[in-house]
Amino acid sequence: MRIDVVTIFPDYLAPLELSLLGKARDAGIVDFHIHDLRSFTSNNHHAVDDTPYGGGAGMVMLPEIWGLALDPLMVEDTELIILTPAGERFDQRMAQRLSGSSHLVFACGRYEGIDDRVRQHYSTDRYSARKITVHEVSIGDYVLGGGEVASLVMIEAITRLLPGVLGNPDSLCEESHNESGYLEYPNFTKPAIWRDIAVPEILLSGNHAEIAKWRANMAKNRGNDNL
Ligand code: 6GU
Repeated sequence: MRIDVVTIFPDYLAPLELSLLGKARDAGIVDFHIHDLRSFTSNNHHAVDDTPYGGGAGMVMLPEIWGLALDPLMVEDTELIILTPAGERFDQRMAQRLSGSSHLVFACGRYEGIDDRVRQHYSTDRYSARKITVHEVSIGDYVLGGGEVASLVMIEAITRLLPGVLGNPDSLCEESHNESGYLEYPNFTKPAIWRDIAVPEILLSGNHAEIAKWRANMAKNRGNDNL
């Protein structure tokens, strides 16, 4: 899988070098390319935004610069992901689907977002004929300063699903937020008693049917305290 990220803060994407993502890259499973949006500006001040037509607070990112940055990346079979708090909510199902893609391009908006004509332009028949699709995506109901952290979240969730990235593929089958939508059961390891707290008896019983039942029950009730 090839992943391109276009941003005015390339340094924000430095974590792609670390841990699982860095290993996936070294193993040749993913190929990351980070692009500095500002390098496509030709104006003296390297401005990437301007005031909104119709008035209002904040600035809107210029379509001309986004076009210059994105055009060379729009090859056949590409999913363009425009990060915006107004987008479709990212979840495990979307991660699963995007992990089957050969090329993802993340457009990190800042300020009040990107001129909507960028989305409109890359959504036209000219692009869909080349199997280029556009998605506006949000990672949750809160507002970030920009799409950079959101793109990191998505990239981590997507790339760990690629064959060969996780050491133990079983952890993919059993993990939280799987197809059933249930959160995972709580886990315990040695010692059997820690600071006066004992591991639940059933887990030491060796009764696998009863253990599975207990875990299913615990998983259902987990994470319901809502802060
Ligand atoms: Cl994708 N962008 C921004 N700016 N804020 C967000 C988001 C994205 N997802 C949740 N909040």
